[in-house]
Amino acid sequence: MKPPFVQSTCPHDCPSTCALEVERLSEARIGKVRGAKANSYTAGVICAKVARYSERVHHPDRLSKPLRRVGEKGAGREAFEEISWDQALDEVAENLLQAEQRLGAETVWPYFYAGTMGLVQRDGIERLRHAKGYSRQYSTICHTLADAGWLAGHGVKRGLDPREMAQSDLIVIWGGNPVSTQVNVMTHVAKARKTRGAKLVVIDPYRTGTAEQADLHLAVKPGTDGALAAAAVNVMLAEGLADRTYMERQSDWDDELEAHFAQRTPEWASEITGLSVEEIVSFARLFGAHKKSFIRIGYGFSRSRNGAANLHAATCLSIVTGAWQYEGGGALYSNGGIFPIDATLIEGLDVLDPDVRIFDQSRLGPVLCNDPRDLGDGPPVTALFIQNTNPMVVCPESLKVRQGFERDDLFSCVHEQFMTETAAMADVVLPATTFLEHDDIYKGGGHTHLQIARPVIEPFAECRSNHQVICALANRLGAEHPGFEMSEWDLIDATLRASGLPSAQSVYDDRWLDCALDFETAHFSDGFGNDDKRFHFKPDWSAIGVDHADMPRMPGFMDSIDAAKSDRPFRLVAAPARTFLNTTFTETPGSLKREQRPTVLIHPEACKRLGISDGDKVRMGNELASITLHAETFDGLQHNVVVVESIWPNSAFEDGIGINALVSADPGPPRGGAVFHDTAVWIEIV
Ligand SMILES: Nc1nc2c(c(=O)[nH]1)N[C@H]1C(S)=C(S)[C@@H](COP(=O)(O)OP(=O)(O)OC[C@H]3O[C@@H](n4cnc5c(=O)[nH]c(N)nc54)[C@H](O)[C@@H]3O)O[C@H]1N2
Ligand SMILES: Nc1nc2c(c(=O)[nH]1)N[C@H]1C(S)=C(S)[C@@H](COP(=O)(O)OP(=O)(O)OC[C@H]3O[C@@H](n4cnc5c(=O)[nH]c(N)nc54)[C@H](O)[C@@H]3O)O[C@H]1N2
Ligand code: SF4
Ligand SMILES: [Mo]
Repeated sequence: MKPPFVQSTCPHDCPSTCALEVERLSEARIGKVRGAKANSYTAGVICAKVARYSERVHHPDRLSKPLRRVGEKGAGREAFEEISWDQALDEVAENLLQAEQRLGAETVWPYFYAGTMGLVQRDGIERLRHAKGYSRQYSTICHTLADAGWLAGHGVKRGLDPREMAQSDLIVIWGGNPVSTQVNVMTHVAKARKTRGAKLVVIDPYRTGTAEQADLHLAVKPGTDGALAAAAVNVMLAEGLADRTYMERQSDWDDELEAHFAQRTPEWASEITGLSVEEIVSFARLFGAHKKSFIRIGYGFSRSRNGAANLHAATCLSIVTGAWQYEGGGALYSNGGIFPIDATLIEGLDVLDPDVRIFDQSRLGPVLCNDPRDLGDGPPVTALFIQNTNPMVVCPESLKVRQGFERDDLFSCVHEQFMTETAAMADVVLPATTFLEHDDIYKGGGHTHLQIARPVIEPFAECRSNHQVICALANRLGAEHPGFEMSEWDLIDATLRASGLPSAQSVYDDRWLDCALDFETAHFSDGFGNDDKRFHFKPDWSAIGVDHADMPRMPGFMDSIDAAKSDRPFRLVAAPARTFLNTTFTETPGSLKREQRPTVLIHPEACKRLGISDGDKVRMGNELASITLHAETFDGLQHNVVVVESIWPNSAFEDGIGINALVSADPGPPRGGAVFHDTAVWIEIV
């Protein structure tokens, strides 16, 4: 008999949240992983890295037992000895309690992110935090800037149903690279192209795999999209391509905006973006000519100091042509806001004390280095409990993160699947299950399905789930909350019921729950999410974030990026690599084979100027650090732009210093957010 395929959900931090089918070879082993054909978004397609998941779940380096560090920080597995779960949990609890006794509960900082996107296994750590009054986390590493830019205009975090792309005549992928980062977008692009001959525009500083498929690729200078968007509006207004009736009915359009955009000419934008006037005008005409235009907004172009303003500017285009009125017309950044989940039980929101201090996740380095900007008069962080993230590698200003972890007065526990560089700095390391070994519930940000997944195989060796560890610690720490007494399944079921949704069993039996909104709501026909029901060309940035003083009143170019200068003449984009997912999969042979080694893509003209040939070793740096890697000539970008696809472990680089040593921990206004693609660097041949 052939082994059966079991339904599951991809847990990784990717907007596709694919509905999976996993081949179960035995109680302990999986075989193939494929996308569910029956799911209308996944449509049977998944990325190569997850199709090879058996390489990861059965990897020889999977952590199997709790470990205590007895050797040097950072040395790796050989610096640890095996201990029992009871010993490990006792030791962690003792250290957290001692830290609390010395300096108060705020000296403990539970730190997490989205290694799994499952709500129970990702967010349960919040319940422990709130029940104990530990320092809070402001999660800024991914979507804070993009959220700000989208909310500025629309007032709510939702947009088109992505399946509507099949009805679109023009698709614009703006600041995203879905061929690498959420392959399913391309399934729906292909549908529109095949059935309707839809055109594809890609706006990205370099010729990505997505850009290669485009009818028009606009290789903007990073951080200048606001100027491109404003000039496109200028052309559409001047050439009678705007739907003024829609603009006046559905937005705050007025004479001041009219006069503002009249100044934002293609010539002006050409200077800023590095695009030709012809490119800008042909984009505007193409956009203006197709009412059924679908702008798929990516995260990439929000990761700059002016990212929120740029993203807001891009979303103005769908208002100018009135695209939202038509099937297949409008935009999608994220549908995260359509799922009516009550997270109280999972996150312990009922015991949250808003007076407890809150740290910016992306400023882990400065926080651990006791930067007064972060600590104020408060005590230092002397204990970290980490799940679901690898900040030694993914966090900005990574040299400071390392310096912080090296502190002798810091206790840290890392719950992980692998001995990451973060785990290697910990005092205690706990082995974690993967999504194939525990229950969870998943929302799909890039689509509309809610999914529940159950274990496909038994937990590997002594691995325990995040939920199990949180509950066991809560018990030892004297933290009380009903959520600590429940199983994962009961938490899921109770959460669904509290949210007015069907039971866990019935969602599981149906494989998913489609939470798509009706046309009128999804298209904002009855108004946008702002109080006045209008889209805002002139956002109230003060309602979005406290750091709003420098935000532009109207869409255009916000001149706040780390611009290229004579001593740092290149703008660096630190984009994701196709077969890594942040740092996940950097351990799998299939991914390593494809990505090979850390590489910087440099334009041939710049290479000539610097005397660099393909494969040469180069140094690249700024005021924060310098790193060593190999060069590859590449003509799909502007002369003064370079790209490093990441996120390689620090140890993959010659000096053990990785890409995020160059990235600033400055928060992007108006409400924070990491600025991964906003860095000016120098380059020299080694
Ligand atoms: N293979 C793979 N998939 C992933 C990830 C991964 O690491 N690897 N990460 C996952 C996560 S956590 C997330 S949040 C998503 C993010 O996925 P995306 O939405 O695709 O966002 P990014 O990957 O940050 O950047 C996408 C593109 O933005 C471009 N970009 C950078 N700056 C600018 C700019 O100023 N203007 C414009 N127009 N474009 C710019 C970059 O060149 C890059 O090609 O992907 C998820 N999927
Ligand atoms: N240069 C550069 N840096 C970036 C970005 C970029 O584009 N460029 N992107 C940024 C973005 S968008 C993001 S979201 C962050 C992401 O950064 P991270 O959230 O740190 O993402 P990963 O590196 O994939 O690390 C997730 C870790 O969680 C572990 N994990 C997975 N499932 C579980 C589980 O169930 N339990 C436990 N305990 N652990 C688990 C995995 O083994 C993995 O080591 O990186 C950011 N850093
Ligand atoms: S495309 Fe994204 S959600 Fe789908 S399998 Fe790959 S990583 Fe998972
Ligand atoms: Mo992310």
